[in-house]
Amino acid sequence: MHASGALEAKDYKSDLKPIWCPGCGDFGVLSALYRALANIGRSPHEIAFVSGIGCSSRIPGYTTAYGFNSVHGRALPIAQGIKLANPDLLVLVAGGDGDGFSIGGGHVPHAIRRNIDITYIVMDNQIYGLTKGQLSPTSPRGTHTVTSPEGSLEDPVNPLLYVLGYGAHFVAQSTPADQIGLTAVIEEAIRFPGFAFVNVQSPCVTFGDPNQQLKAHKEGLKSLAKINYDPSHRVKAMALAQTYGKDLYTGVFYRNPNPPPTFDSLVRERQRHMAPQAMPREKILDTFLPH
Ligand SMILES: Cc1ncc(C[n+]2csc(CCOP(=O)(O)OP(=O)(O)O)c2C)c(N)n1
Ligand code: SF4
Ligand SMILES: [Mg+2]
Repeated sequence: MHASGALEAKDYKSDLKPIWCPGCGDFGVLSALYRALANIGRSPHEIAFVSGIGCSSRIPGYTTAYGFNSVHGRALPIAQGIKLANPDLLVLVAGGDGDGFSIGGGHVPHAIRRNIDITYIVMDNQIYGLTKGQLSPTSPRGTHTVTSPEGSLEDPVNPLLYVLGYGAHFVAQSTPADQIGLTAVIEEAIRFPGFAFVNVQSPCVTFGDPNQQLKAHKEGLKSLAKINYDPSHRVKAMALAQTYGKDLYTGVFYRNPNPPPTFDSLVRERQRHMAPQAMPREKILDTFLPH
């Protein structure tokens, strides 16, 4: 902690040493996350960080926030439950492309339509890293892996288009090759009231495409801030999202300028409204007992 009392990036760093391969993009996601959290300034005990299973899903353990490295593909339902049980917590979710868009893909639309105030960060490396390099839902067509030795025959999921199509109110993309830009979009996503999605192109050095590593990102990324892009139109964002897999646009694709109320705030309001008619706690059990 700084002498002024302000929290610093190192206050979010746990004693657990990351076991990612040297050069893994996830290191850069972690450092941007520490900085974004320090900028926001909520204490670690006010933050709950949920993940699924994968290399990327180790990330909560490397922070001093409450963490739950849960079940493959099930981080979003768990995070939504946490936020509804304790709306005062800042709830973050992280995981991989496989975790989020294959086994967990069915949960994404429901998290979006409920619009619970959580931030979902996907470390999209277009591969199953933890299980040693199988085809993932975001692998480009033709990718050679242990499960597609002749090259894959199917098109990938487009995560940006997927979440925009289901109505997400905040959608961004970045890469750890741009630490300032990544920190900024993570911070903005966390501050956004409602479900916010950040797709991070986070290269896997061991099983990923050797041509899509941090050096290539640094040289090829196209910052939306530099081209005066206006992120307040969903349809324009959907057109831009078509570039996924071809160009690496970074920054905010879509931010609803008039975000609707979140599900958690509506639940709170309803609870307040209904509380006066509620049965006293001590009487609830009686209703289940035979008279
Ligand atoms: C129910 C279930 N099915 C399969 C697995 C095996 N498994 C663990 S992680 C993983 C995929 C990891 O890929 P991704 O989510 O993209 O994360 P990465 O390791 O690339 O960061 C799989 C298939 C599992 N743990 N649980
Ligand atoms: S296997 Fe890939 S994703 Fe997993 S830690 Fe190594 S470089 Fe990172
Ligand atoms: Mg992956």
